[in-house]
Amino acid sequence: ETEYDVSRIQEKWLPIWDELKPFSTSNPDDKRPRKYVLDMFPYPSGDLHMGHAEAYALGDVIARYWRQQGFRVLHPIGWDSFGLPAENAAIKRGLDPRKWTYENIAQQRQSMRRYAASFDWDRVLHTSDPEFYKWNQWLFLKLYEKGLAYRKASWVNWCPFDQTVLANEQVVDGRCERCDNVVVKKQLTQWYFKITAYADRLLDDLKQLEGHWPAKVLSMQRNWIGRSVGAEVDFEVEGRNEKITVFTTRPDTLYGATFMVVAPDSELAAELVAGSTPEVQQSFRAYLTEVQKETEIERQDAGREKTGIPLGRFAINPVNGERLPIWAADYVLADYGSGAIMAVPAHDQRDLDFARKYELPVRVVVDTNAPVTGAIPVLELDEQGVPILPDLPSTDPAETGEALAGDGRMINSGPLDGLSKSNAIKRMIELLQSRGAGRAAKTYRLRDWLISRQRYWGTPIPILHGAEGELIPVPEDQLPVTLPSTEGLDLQPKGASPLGAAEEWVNTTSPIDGSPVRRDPDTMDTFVDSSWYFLRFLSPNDDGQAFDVKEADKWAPVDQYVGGVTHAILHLLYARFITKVLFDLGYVSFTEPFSALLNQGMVLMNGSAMSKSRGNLVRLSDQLDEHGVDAIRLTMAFAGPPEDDIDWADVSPGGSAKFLARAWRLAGDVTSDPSVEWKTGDLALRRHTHRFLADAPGLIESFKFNVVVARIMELVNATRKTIDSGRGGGDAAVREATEVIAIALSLFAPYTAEEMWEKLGYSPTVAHVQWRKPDPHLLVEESVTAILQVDGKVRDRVEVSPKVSAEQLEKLARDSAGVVRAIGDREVVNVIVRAPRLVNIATRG
Ligand code: ANZ
Repeated sequence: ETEYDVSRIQEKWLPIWDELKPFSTSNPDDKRPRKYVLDMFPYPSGDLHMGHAEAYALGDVIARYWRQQGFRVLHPIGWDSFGLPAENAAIKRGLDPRKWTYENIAQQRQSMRRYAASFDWDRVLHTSDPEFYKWNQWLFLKLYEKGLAYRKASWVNWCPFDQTVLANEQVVDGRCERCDNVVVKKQLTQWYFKITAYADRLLDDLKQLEGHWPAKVLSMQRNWIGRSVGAEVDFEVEGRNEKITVFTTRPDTLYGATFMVVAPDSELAAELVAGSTPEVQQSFRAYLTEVQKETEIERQDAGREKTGIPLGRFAINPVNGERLPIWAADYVLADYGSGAIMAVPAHDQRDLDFARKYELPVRVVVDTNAPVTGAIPVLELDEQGVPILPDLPSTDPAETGEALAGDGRMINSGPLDGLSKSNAIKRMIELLQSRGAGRAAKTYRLRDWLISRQRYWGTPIPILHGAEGELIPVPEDQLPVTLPSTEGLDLQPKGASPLGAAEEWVNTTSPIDGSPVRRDPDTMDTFVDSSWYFLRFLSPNDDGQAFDVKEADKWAPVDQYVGGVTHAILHLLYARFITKVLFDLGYVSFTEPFSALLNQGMVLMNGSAMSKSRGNLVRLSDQLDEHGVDAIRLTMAFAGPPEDDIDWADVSPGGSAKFLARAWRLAGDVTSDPSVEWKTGDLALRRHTHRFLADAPGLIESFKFNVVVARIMELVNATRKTIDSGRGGGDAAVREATEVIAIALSLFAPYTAEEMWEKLGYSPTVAHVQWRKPDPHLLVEESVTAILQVDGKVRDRVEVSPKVSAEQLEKLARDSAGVVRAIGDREVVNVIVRAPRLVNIATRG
């Protein structure tokens, strides 16, 4: 054929690959070293889109690359098929979420097959299969046994549109991550996973990932966990038996505390106000109603005007016995630290703003003008010998409105006076400890993971509720607790799980004594599914255990994880947490699930995210129909560094297709046999080919896929040039180069590469061909010809390295017989060296 016919090539190879199963990992005798390359698995909401096409193209380069390097590569795929998007879409269309979900999976699977991602199709999993979610339930029970899954009543994030609770991680800028509606607070009893028990390890183990995960993701995780180091201080309260404990990062400023603040929506505030006058109680109730209308974001906004009211109660400062009025104010949050603070307005901006508004005292206890280290400045003296103080602008925070947050020397602080901030912190903690009024403490921004959802399409929580409210875990041998059919159930969100209305399902008997019990009607957050799915791929059909521990030892952790940066916190944090839990339980021997992470950018159109409503949606299927799979895959890799966004308006899939046709034509033009001797071929082209063989692996391993594609393009051009130069398609170097092009292209454009490989006289599949070792002799630098002149006349030529130094070149010139002869007995007056091309020697005499 003379035409590069994309659809013919695609149709031709798909059934052959189905037959060959080139990416199966099931051979137990395969002793090659292993690599686990994992692409984040998709939600089955609709067909694959451009974002998937990018992610799977890039992940596939890596998987195919490691195979070429002699590794046995596990590259599995599955579907994250439970969850809200599927359920909402199913409700809208009046369908069972199952039907909708599995139809989409079938469609996506077809699309992935055509997209020729090198997945092992024998290991597919769907999280909505009972065979999978049974092990979610098992995992839940393991956490429950360890006290890491527990129920508590608290204020939770509630999405009024989706009618379900959300984890903190699913609230983005105060809005529901899924539907963008403003999230409100609601008091509910819910299931939690105690991720906070792992806060330190989740933070400290990030060190292991440095250099292997994007720095941005590491810092996002650090900030999310948000460890603060400081102290707890206990304050007596007049008329109350128990003390109030506050968390502070600045115990050094305790002498500067002038009032206390509690979160208005905390239990402590309610209790304190109950002991106050009826007037205070009344105004507090009115105030609380106002505060509850504010969003979390508003309350944390430092620039926003703060509000508060005094509670008519007083606390006693443990170091100086001062009486501090207790206020309730919106800027103190109920669920951070202890929900109560000591206010030090001189040194904390929020406290200062508040103190100035309500005319509360401000007392400076750190002289931030005093040098902390180095010499104390020598001041001039007046006639009486008294130092003249320089006329500094006022730094009194009460006047300027600027809190003094910096370091300095302690003042007005009794035994701390004169100390620097860090020493004062240490000293104060010792002091508090000796009086039993405080201690060193840490606090975290991280909250426990709220995992119950009031929705149908998820994993049922394997807990039974007894008549007395006791919690009975479903025995392991009775798992899975399968979802009942949707027959007769109303899935419309209404605040309580639809499963509660499935009477036959919900009412069952206790495994302990046969008494009537009710099943927990909630389902698990789908992030539970994805927190460990990478382990299920190791033995996806095992019905006796969640995953095969021996297989996990061999394959895991994942060597290379590929996916969007949108999962920088949620999924990656949960997977890290569950991995550590499984480590503690003895199921895995590693503590981090993903040794390396690549975050691909997004595919945009005209600078913005694609969406139907914006009218800038590019349909993947249209692109594939128009340009072919290989051209789209190549375009994704060629567009730029993988972390960068791709603007589809700026790339040229048509250009990619043209290039692929050029490469493919080379294979048709090769006329030599596979047995031809390489060394007879064109040396310049051979050098080019081997330089490429030497450079490409390093480029791939540092994710410079676009550079590799550019280098393949150059090699294609060089090969064509050799053919056209008169050497023709019979030159051995042309065959060698074309074979290398096919091998390299198999990473990016598997159809074209396979077709070339066949034309070159080999049998499929090129995906199994190993990367070739460059010949070191062909890697030595080529030489350039330097011209040696005497008085402007060429007297000799020498072959030199392009990197030759001026000194070396001049020496070569002076040693040249032709030059020596031309100089004769004349005097050399000037030497001009233009390395590596020219030397000119001027003479006189
Ligand atoms: C006294 C103090 C003096 C403070 C000072 C700071 C500066 P991070 O770094 O975010 O952990 N705080 C504690 N609990 C709070 C809550 N529930 N809501 C609002 N603010 C709270 O900040 C810790 C500091 O934030 C704590 O240290 C406390 O104010 C405040 F010169 O205590 B500090």
